Amino acid sequence: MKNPSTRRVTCFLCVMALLAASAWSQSTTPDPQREQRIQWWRQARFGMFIHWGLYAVPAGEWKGKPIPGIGEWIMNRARIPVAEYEQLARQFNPVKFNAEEWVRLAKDAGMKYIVITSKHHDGFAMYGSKASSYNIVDATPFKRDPMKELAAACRKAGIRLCFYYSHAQDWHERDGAGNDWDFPPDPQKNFAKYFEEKAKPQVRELLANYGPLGLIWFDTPRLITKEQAVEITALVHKLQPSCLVSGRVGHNAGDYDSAGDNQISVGLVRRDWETPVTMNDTWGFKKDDHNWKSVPVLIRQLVRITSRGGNYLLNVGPTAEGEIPQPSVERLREIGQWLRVNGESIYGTSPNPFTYNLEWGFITTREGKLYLHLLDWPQKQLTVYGIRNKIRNAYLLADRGRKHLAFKQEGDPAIDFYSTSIQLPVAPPDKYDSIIALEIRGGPNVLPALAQQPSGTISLEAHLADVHKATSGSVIAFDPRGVVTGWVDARDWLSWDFRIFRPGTYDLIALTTLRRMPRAAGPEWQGGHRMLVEVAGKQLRSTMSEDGRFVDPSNPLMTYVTSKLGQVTIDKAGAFQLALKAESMEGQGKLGLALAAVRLVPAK
Ligand code: H79
Repeated sequence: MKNPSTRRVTCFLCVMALLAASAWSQSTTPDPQREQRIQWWRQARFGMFIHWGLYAVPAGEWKGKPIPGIGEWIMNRARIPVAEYEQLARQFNPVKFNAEEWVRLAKDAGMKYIVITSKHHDGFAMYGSKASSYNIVDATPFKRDPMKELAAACRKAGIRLCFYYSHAQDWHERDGAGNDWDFPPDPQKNFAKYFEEKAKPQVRELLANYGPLGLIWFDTPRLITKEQAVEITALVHKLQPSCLVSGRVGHNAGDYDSAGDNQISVGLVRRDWETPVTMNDTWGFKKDDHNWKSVPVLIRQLVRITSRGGNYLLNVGPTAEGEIPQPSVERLREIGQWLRVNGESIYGTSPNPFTYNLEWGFITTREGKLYLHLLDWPQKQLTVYGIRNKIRNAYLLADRGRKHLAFKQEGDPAIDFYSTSIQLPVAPPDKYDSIIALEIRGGPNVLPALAQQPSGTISLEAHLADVHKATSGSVIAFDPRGVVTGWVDARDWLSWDFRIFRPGTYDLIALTTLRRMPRAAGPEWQGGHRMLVEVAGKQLRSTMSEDGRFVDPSNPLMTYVTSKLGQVTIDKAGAFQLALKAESMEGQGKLGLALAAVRLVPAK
């Protein structure tokens, strides 16, 4: 048995990569109040993130120079003195802002909640604040409170309004975290003073003046102590007991987990989590960022996250005039059209009942139904292994007539082999994701074991490995993406139990990931490790080298490197174990291996 607690150990590489941006933990004690307040959020699955603030004025350019990086960070990246940045307020006059239009766009996109920046790290409040005059009502020619208008529009439309609030970083204030170009470095700050005098009063205002809120999305806890994180969470819950607190409040104090920015977990279910995602490469508007994700990629992300039990918080960055960029509008409308037909397979669904990812697409479920999401339309039929439910009916969700699809269930219970084949029309009914609905009785019942797929491939995903630590000091662990990182001790090893239904010869391939540490020096990938695979009574030795690379478009922060580990013949069906060991680990103490999977692929 795997001990779930070993899965939670945070690895140091990952902590470094995510420190600034994420909070990933498992809620320990069931809390009935939390269960109550999170109900709507579990149903919602899809929300709109809005990054809107003074940074939309420079829109990525300062004094004629483009400033690299995310747009809302321009004050920090260009080291703009407070006295200069403040002047932007006088130019901020978003006369084209129309709360009802924004809310309608979110609603038409199928989004159920809006999370908007009430104050980002630049310290500027986008609402009328009594606690600080550095706010949109008091400091801009606009003088209106857009949050009041959004609150009214959301109430009318039945959308939950939520506020992003940066509770630790505040580059406008001497004692807020982050600004070391006007003020002393963070360790010399009186953070408690900032927390008491600005953060807490402003959070009180947000909860008091805008009606019922869905959640407060805190971010980058930085200097926050555990006491402060617990305190501000309690403050939110005291003022609005049904208002959720995001995981990034810090110290595991929040109501749900937040994955890193743009970071989509491939494993790990049975918890509440959310990934915030940019539609291009910035959160706050940048005039030169045209790197828009395509609709197929966005829908794939939504489906991938939903199939793992998460929520998808998709960002738009309105301009300083108050308009949501047209490329965002177009994409949201397309997603909305898809959801109008297929929303049943998203809202309020439960995750993929298999612990592993399917090679042909994604699964979501609800009582009595399995939804098979086909983002790449197969030829004539789809075969799925491992479904033990008796299927009562099959049809395409996009087919209003619900024409019955022919299907066949067969197998060999002696080897736990269950195969379901469904006949499909030649053309997909949807250009993005066609969904087969399978009617079953009750909940899903699938083979729990990691097993061979219809293509013949067995994908031993890292997040399903048994981890064998050499010492109690081993830092090998699962990271929030489902990757095993911190494998720097050659004596640590991994193993998987799996089922084979079709004997044959297999190429063994390791999938490792590039390191993602923007500020750290060193190689993004390192090979040279000497590996030993033990499987089906055989030993295979190899040296890790880069044989190929690929990116999964729906998971843009994961670039995979493939490495051949050898070839093995397995001559009978049944249960097997594969052990992956390192005989030597290069770059000891530094990089080690970041393993996403080992695949057994039928040899040609
Ligand atoms: O609000 C969005 C981001 O501004 C915020 N989280 C999302 C939702 C966020 N705050 N911090 N981070 C994300 C981590 C930021 C890291 C970086 Fe940078 C900012 C990488 C590039 C710019 C800081 C400056 C680190 C390197 C340069």
